[in-house]
Amino acid sequence: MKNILEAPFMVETVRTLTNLYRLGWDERNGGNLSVLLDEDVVAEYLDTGKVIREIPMTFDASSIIGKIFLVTGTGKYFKNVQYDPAYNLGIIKIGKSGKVAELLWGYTDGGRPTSELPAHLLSHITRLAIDPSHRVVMHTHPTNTIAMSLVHSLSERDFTRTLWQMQTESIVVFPEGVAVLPWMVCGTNEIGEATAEKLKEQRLCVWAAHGIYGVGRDLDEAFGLIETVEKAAQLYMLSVNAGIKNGITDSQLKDLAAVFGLNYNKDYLD
Ligand code: 2HA
Ligand code: ZN
Repeated sequence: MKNILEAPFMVETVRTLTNLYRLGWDERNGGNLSVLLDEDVVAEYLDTGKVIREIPMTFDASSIIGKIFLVTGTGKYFKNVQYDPAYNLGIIKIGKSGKVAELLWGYTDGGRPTSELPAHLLSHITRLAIDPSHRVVMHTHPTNTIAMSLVHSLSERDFTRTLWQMQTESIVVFPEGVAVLPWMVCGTNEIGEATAEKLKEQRLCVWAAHGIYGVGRDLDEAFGLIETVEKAAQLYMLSVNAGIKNGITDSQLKDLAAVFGLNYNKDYLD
C-alpha cells in the first residue's frame, strides 16, 4: 500500500483547508469539506473493505451506498489539519443501509464527520444526478459574503445582481447566479435538504449570517466559485457606504454574456 498522506487527493485537500484558514474564513471549527473519492484510487492506499467502526447517520443516503468520501471531522480546526490529517479528517464509505458511514481511515480520536454531513451528502446526491463528474462540496465562512448577507436584500435576484455589478468576473464565473437561504439552524437535516434543493439550479448557496456552500468537479472549481463571490462581496462592502456610482449595468452585462457565450440566468437582468 502507498502512503495515504502522499496521495494527491490528500495533499490537495490539506493545502485547500490550510489556505481557507489563512484567508480568515474558517475561525475555530468553522467550515467543512467533503470530497468524493474514486474507489480504485483509494484502494492504492487502503483496504476499502476494512471498516474501523460504523457511524450512524440520521438521513437516507441509500442512493450513494458504497461511495467513499474524505470529510473534515466535527469540532476540528482547519488551522490544525496540516499537522495531523488523520486526527482532523476521515475517509468514510456509505454503508449498506444508506444510514451508516463506515470509517475506513482517520478520526483517530474517536471523532465523527462534520455536523453538516446531511448538507454535504444530500448536496453530493443532488449534484451527481446533474453532473456525474461532480466531486466536491465546500462550506466556509467568508467574511465579506457574511457581511453582505447582513446588510443586503436576501432575494436571490437582488443578491446575484449586486455581485454581478461589482466586477466583470462575477457573471463569467457564476452565470447561473447565487442561491440564498435565510438564516436557519445549522447542522440539521432541514438545512441540508434546503441546501441540496438550491444546488439543483446553482453551484453556490449563501447561508445568511453564516457562510456559503460551493460545489464543483474538483477543489479548485468549488474554491474558485466561492472566492469570486467573496471578492465581489468585498468590493460591495468597501464601496456601498461611499455610494456605488459605476456598477456594471444590465446592458453591459448582456454585452459581456454575448461575447463570452454565457448561459446566464435571464430572469436576473432587466
Ligand atoms: O463545522 O461551519 O456550519 C462548523 C460549521 C457549521
Ligand atoms: Zn458553518
